[in-house]
Amino acid sequence: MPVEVKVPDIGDFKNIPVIELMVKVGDLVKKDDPLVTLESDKATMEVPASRSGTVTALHVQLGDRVSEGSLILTLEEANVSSTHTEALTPIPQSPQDTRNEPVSSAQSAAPTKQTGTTSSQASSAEEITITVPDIGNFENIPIIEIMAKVGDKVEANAPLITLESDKATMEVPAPQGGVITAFLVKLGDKVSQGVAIAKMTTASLAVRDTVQEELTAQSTGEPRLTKEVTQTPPVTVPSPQKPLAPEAQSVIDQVAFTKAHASPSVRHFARELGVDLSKVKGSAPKGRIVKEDIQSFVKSALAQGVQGATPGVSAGLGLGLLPWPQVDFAKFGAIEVQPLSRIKKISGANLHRNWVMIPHVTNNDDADITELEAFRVQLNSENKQADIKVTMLAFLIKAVCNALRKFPQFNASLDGDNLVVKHYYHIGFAADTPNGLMVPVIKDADKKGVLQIAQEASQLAKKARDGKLSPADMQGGTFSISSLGGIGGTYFTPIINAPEVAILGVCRSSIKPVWRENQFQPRLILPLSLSYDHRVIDGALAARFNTYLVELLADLRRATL
Ligand code: CAO
Repeated sequence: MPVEVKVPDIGDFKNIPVIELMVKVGDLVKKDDPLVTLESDKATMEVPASRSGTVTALHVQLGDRVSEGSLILTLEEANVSSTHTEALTPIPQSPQDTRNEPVSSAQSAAPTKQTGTTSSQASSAEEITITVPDIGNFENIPIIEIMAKVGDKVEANAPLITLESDKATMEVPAPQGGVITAFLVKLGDKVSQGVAIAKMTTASLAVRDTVQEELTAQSTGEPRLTKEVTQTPPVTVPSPQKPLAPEAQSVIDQVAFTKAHASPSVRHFARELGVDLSKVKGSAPKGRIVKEDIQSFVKSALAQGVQGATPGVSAGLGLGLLPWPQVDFAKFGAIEVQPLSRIKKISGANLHRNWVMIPHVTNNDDADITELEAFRVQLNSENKQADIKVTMLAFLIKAVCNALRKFPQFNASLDGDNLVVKHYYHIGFAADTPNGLMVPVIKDADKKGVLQIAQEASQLAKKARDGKLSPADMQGGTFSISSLGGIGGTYFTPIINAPEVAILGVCRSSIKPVWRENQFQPRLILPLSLSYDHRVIDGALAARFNTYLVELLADLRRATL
């Protein structure tokens, strides 16, 4: 019986052009196969088939504008008892997109297996509901990308959807490996913590046919175990950059990538391969880039012999650098391969991007903290029972707030041709944890006393070491401090924590002879290393900032002036 396929609820979008027809009359399509692609200036959406059948009529052409309810095509469905009209749920494109693969009649005509053949699998399958995890203070954040579709087999931590506020882009990853059985949200939906976004079965289903059986079993209403799971925290990156594969982050022109004319699945595919979309020539109408364009691009890059020597392909070579040396270390002695922790991979990719994209300069200076240290020791001896240990870090945070107030350019972020100066002072500090570097943030540090800062810093450092920091604990920083004072060293170059524009590195204080009052005196000297973004801050200003900080630390009474 014929089934009319209409444009489903696509939110506020109206009169959206059809930019791609993936099927033609006579094609056999399977359930979930994408039929057409719609693209507004904000989103690209695919309308998939909810049933298997043969396309008997196409009611739209390329370029036609459609809205919710517009008739798209008619399907002749096998084994359907009555005529009906459907508005299908649009499913954003995903890397597993099969629209360009020819649908063989064998594939399409294969009858869907019925429940009886899959009952044991279905009953052993465990279905979980994936919810939006703790995303800090963000609420009602729009979904800008859905990276998987029903039936996709995803690995643990694979990104499922992307949320984008005006401040950050966050991906919600799969809490564990499995097969997506339902999406409960669509592009443009606004979500907050706890909102259910998808369902997945965690049964290990290796092949697509088995997945299909599983879905068939589900649709028959077989009993399934459903439970909520603890969600992995989302990966947060500063807007507008999307979290690309770490190796690709350093070389891809993010702005040009964002502007490239390509659908989300093609973007995803490019990210996976580390291809800079801005370097790829699109073969589809209006120069739109399709999957094949990326495949050809990569093939031609590989054909040149030196992988990555082609601009646009990652491995760091968009910069025209030599490829990374490939060495068989085992040839020279025993080795052990240790996978990087998740935190290391995330922080490494961020550090790499920041180092490559920000022109860093570091200004070193020395602060005489003899009196300050004596005061700190005195406070701690007075406060023994109070259970708060006053640290040098707490004084540094307090002094830095004061210096930031005097030099607002340091409490800012670069946004294109604008400098966004913040009137709040949220200070991040680097914490060394068994899993890697974390940067918790002390909010409104300027409004807090040294004791409260010391207490919060110690609580946040403990949370960091215990792996319990929430995204909110790490968001909103305006300036960071990296203190190696408890460990040692003299000076170093801290890497700016983008989108901040400066960071203060602190090393171990030591007694040094200082010429004062016509004689050398033993003074406690604290080495400071201020890295700054030279696009925003001139060397003279950085020297003034450091000098002022040195004065403050020498006599914190100045902070009250
Ligand atoms: N000079 C001399 N001694 C210092 C000092 C300094 N600048 N800073 C701290 N100390 C002392 C402390 O007083 C403490 O001594 P006691 O045990 O005798 O009281 C000892 O060193 C240990 O201090 P701490 O490092 O545990 O505490 P903190 O408040 O100074 O720092 C934290 C907290 C979270 C910043 C720190 O534990 C840490 O993780 N530091 C590493 C940061 C890092 O990795 N930075 C590099 C980032 S780039 O890779």
